[in-house]
Amino acid sequence: MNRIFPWALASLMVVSSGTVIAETLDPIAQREKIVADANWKETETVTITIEEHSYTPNKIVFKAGKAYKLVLKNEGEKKHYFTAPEFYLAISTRKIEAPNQGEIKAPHVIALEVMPKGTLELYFVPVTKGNYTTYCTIEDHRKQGMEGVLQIE
Ligand SMILES: [Cu+2]
Repeated sequence: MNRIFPWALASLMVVSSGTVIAETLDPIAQREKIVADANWKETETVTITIEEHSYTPNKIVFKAGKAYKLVLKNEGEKKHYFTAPEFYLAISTRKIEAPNQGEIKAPHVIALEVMPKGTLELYFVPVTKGNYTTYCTIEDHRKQGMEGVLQIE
């Protein structure tokens, strides 16, 4: 018993310190490592259709640590924003792509604007759990219904 007990204690400490590290990941400061560690072969694609004046779906639940491609497709007649400053700080962004046009690599953005018939693709890993709001900042679009919830669990 005396020989087993220190081993049990040691493994408990490993488990407990591993948990602490997982909960305190900084999505911006540790972005490169978080992005590199994600399994991009199992990327889940989620598409949000943007129109006057809505996001469909307007609630999405993301799993922390998983690789995602969020497609923002503007099928409306006007340009629209996908403004979600707190959400962008809660994720590790790999890149943002305008298909066939270019891509941006940056620690995080504040807002994305999608032109009529345009598409932007956000490749990211959700990190900090919580509920975040996304909305359109153009004129009264938010009041008219351009608001959504992005949840990380
Ligand atoms: Cu709008």
